[in-house]
Amino acid sequence: MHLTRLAAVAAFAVLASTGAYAQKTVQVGHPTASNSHYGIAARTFSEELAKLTNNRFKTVITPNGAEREMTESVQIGTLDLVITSTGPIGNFVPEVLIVDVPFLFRDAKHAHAVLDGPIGQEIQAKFPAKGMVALAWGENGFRHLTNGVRAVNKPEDAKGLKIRTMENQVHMQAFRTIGVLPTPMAFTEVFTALQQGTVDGQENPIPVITASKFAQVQKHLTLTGHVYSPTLFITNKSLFDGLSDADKKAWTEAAKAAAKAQREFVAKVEQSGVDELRAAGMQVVSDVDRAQFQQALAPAYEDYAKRFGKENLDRIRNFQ
Ligand code: EAX
Repeated sequence: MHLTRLAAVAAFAVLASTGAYAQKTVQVGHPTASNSHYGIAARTFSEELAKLTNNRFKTVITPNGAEREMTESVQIGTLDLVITSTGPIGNFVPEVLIVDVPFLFRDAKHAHAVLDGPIGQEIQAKFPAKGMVALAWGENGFRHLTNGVRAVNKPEDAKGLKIRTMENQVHMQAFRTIGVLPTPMAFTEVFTALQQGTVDGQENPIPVITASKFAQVQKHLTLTGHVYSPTLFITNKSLFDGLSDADKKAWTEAAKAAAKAQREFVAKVEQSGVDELRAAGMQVVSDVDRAQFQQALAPAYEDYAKRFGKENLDRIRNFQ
């Protein structure tokens, strides 16, 4: 529901009962289960925002939403905040797509430095023109490949597999280049698609694979770490513009605290999650020659360089 309508209802209820102040309701959506890194992020945002504003904002969290649809809702103002991977965001703000290029970030530390620095801010600055405000960069994690058909040790082993990808042109192109049949679909449909064999596999960070119980429907995991997947905390521009300066600051601070909590949770699950998945019956290929995958992607890199500018990719690669 839209903030202003809810706010009016909430304001009436609070004023009627206490005559004190108006408490505004903030509707927050995220893509995975409540016990995932997105759930932690949403709860941290909620707690921090309440703390920083003397409880003037009350957050209602809805898990398991489709990222593209939630983002559309934020853009038109029927959802107040979405915490989403960048997967579908390039369809709204094309400048985001560059961060989805495979093997662009060396490690999480490198990614955090880039996204929290001037490059991340330049990308965030593109959102208001699309009716949205990106408050902070959080983390989904490094993406790995799972499938139900065979162990994937090298790029050739993946040839011919039908793999669900995000609705993201950069990812789809990469998979096509190594001979995979990319099948884009909303994350909310992935478990069933794996279970019914509509697709052979999917790719996601460890915390998504554990929280979504993919071990129940996938036998093989290869720790490719082929893409670093950040998240964004995105709100509606008119809503944000309508806040006082102090509240704008509170929303931004709350999102940054939530992003930090999300990154910490992801780091923890990236450590413990692989053992958990082994215990749940998955066979794990952990010794992956990433250079082989990068070589197999050479034709895609040529296209990325044309599309994004080699100097822009190098600026990210070489960022200290
Ligand atoms: O953001 O769609 C995806 O695979 C995402 O990584 C997942 O929904 C978490």
